[in-house]
Amino acid sequence: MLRFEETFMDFLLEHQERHNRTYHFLILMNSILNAAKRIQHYYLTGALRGSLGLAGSTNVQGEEVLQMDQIANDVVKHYVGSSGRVIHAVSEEEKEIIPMNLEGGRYFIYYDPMDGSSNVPHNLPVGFLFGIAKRNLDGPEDLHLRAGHEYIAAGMFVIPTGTFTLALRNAGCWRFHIDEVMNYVKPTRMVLPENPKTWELSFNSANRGTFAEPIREWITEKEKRYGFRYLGALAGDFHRILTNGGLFLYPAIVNHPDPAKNRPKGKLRLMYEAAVVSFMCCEAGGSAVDEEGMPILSIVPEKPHQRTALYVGSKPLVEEISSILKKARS
Ligand code: AHM
Ligand code: MG
Repeated sequence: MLRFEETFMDFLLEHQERHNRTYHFLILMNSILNAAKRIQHYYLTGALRGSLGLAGSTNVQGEEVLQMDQIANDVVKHYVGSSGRVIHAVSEEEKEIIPMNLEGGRYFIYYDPMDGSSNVPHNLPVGFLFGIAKRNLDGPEDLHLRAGHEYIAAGMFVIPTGTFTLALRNAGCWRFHIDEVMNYVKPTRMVLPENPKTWELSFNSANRGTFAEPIREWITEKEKRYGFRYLGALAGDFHRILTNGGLFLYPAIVNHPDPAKNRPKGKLRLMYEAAVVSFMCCEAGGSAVDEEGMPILSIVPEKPHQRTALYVGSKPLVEEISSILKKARS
């Protein structure tokens, strides 16, 4: 028996029509989808083509660039650039803000085209994450970098597993699955489960000794109760939390035996990693805070590649963490 599922584009067309919106966002989303499918293809065939290795350069974060990082960045830049709808882009792979359509562009896009690099040589899951904000259409655009609460949408593809999750401001968080003809289909509304039975914790356990004392104590207490899973790629780890509930955390590194390796601001990048998953989480009924217990979505970026600590997931756990972090500072 043939089954025809609703496609992502049907879903979005209907959403835009119902809310009396312009077609511009559809055009941008179409370009993002085209990019994701291309990346999916290159990643699936990367081992055969020998493109899962190093590119021989370092990026803005001082990390070694993989060939896949470059390919994925070029693909996203090409598609979103040619949509004509983007004024400026920020990419994890590029130091400077990327100017696109300065006159006619309506949106800013902040993206990480290949997140979870340590999984790349193994062909294991990685993410393509993006957040979208709108330029000021009513007056001169000041080009400031937007805080997460100003995003109008944020999403992530888990590659190559074929899932796509997108949150639209005040319209919820939705998950889609890739079908046999590369359409993302079957919208499913994501709402974090209230029942703690399925909740999980997700963090790099090798780092736990380096976290602040109250966080370590909290983990020791909570892990008696909840399961633990860690893939090492934010999109995949957050994907599970969104389904099962619980908490993903990448705290500040403050007690490293080699103080030069401390990361008091955390590791993850605010604009295209932390704010993206936090936006999705909030639309699914959860919340997210930084190392000061402040909402991630309220942080106004000072620079495009700013880092932040991240605690994201089920509201009761994020609230506990937030009050612990605030108490530790008072
Ligand atoms: P990347 O952008 O270099 O891939 O780093 C970001 C990734 C996230 O996907 C993941 O949550 C985190 O780094 C894992 O870091 P670690 O290897 O320290 O556990
Ligand atoms: Mg990344």
